Amino acid sequence: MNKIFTTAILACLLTVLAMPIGADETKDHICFRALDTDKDGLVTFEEFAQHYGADEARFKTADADQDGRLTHEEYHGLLGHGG
Ligand SMILES: [Ca+2]
Ligand SMILES: [Ca+2]
Repeated sequence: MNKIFTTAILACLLTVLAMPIGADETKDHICFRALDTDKDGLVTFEEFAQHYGADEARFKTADADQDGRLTHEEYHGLLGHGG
């Protein structure tokens, strides 16, 4: 596990601790929202890079349809949840 990835996980944990958790809210949703800084429901490479560093290879791997933005589902793929 590299340092950037560890930092991203810590950022997610801090977000989880800082936010009240609703009944239908999961950690994954919160982590995705933490990445999606402009709250448009998609994570761009710029938003991704703020947490994961400018790791274009990782971003492209996660971006299944190659449109340059990560949906929540694509982000799940990045985390390795396997749907
Ligand atoms: Ca966004
Ligand atoms: Ca995409």
